[in-house]
Amino acid sequence: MKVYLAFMQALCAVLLTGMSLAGLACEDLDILDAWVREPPPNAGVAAAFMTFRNRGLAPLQITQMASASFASAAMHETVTSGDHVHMASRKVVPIAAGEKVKFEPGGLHVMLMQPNRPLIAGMTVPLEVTCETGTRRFDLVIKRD
Ligand SMILES: [Cu+2]
Repeated sequence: MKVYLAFMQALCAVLLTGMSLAGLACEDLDILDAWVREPPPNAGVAAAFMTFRNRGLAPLQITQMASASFASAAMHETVTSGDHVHMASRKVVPIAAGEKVKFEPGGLHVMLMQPNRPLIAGMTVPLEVTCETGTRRFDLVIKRD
């Protein structure tokens, strides 16, 4: 019995250590004011906006986004050069320790492609955000602006 207990304690220690080393997925990442602009009926795309805050003491990077409600999701930036406006894709969005990064109309945004159901104001859709430590799920509210 004593041997068994010692073994269980050792196993727990290993599990706990392993967990603290790996950390929780994006645990220092907060999402504020997250919303999706209600698109016109039958639109193939929608845009999402939010503010991310890094509460941690180390920089972090958002490397990927996805949503179970859409065929795909991508980070985009609206770029204006002269009188041309286009969207550039962003593979990585870094957030310094203690800083915020805003995804807002006319700037960074999340492009959501091919919704799998109608998007109506008041509904929520999930957003999976991947950073170095894993993938974290947030909810986005669909709003009419
Ligand atoms: Cu875009």
